[in-house]
Amino acid sequence: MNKKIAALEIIEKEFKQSIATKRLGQVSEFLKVTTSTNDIAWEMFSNGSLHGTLIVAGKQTKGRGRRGRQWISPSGGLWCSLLLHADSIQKITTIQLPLIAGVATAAAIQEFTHGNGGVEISLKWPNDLIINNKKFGGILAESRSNAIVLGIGINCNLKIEALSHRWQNLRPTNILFPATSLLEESKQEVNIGKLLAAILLSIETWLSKVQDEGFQVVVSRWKQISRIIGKTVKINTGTQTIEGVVSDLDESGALIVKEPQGTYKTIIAGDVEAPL
Ligand code: BT5
Repeated sequence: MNKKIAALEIIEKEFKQSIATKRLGQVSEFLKVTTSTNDIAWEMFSNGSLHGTLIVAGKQTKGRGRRGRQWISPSGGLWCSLLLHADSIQKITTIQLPLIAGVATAAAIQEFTHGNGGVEISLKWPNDLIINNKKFGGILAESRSNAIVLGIGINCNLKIEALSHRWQNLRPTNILFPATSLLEESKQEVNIGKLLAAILLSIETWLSKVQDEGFQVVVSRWKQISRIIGKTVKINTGTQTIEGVVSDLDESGALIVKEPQGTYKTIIAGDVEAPL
């Protein structure tokens, strides 16, 4: 049997043995290779799939990030998407969802790798998972009528070369932060199936916390994990570059930046290019 098929089969088996959610991932599809798990999730939405349907790929040939950017997805990573029906996540927006998922995913990974190399996870606004100032994961929320697809990509058991030899295809200007993986940082392989089950449980728990207590609960946790408040940053919004000191994350998930001249800017989307 092909080693990669076996690997994905093992991930699926371990995931199914460990899953403890009520809805997220109760229906799942594991694909050896696909274009983008977000594409498959949208196809499944068109075909009437349930809220919480999970798509996992062993590798992606057209993994994507925000603004049409490429997401490198060789085998050894966790590449997955969740189909979320709007009526099941009422009042949660496409801006808030990556922040909720970021907090939930960071907590799950932190706990999961505890005692296993002791990595310290941080978050970079709006959607990056960071260890030691290097990006090891990203989140992509796409919304269409009545649904949001939440894509999560995590460099798990990958050597950095597996990314960097594909990296040359990317424009260097796209590399906002150097990449890393859980393996590179903790020197140990993670059990991807069990990690996925832990992440889904954490997302489900955080989503219901937000429904019960409001988004503020995520704002507080996010501010602790991100350590960006009070830092001087440069943010590219696509139309302009804003420099200033981050003063807050607001109730909508937007970043509030105080410019040198004293004005406050509310930024709902962009790339933090560098803490200066
Ligand atoms: C993201 O976009 O960080 C969101 C990535 C979401 C990927 C998941 S995988 C499952 C699901 N299916 C998909 O097709 N996508 C989702 P953004 O913030 O735009 O960052 C993209 C940038 O990250 C690229 O321009 C590169 O600079 C960098 N990058 C690409 N691949 C990477 C990797 N494997 N690890 C670290 N950085 C990477």
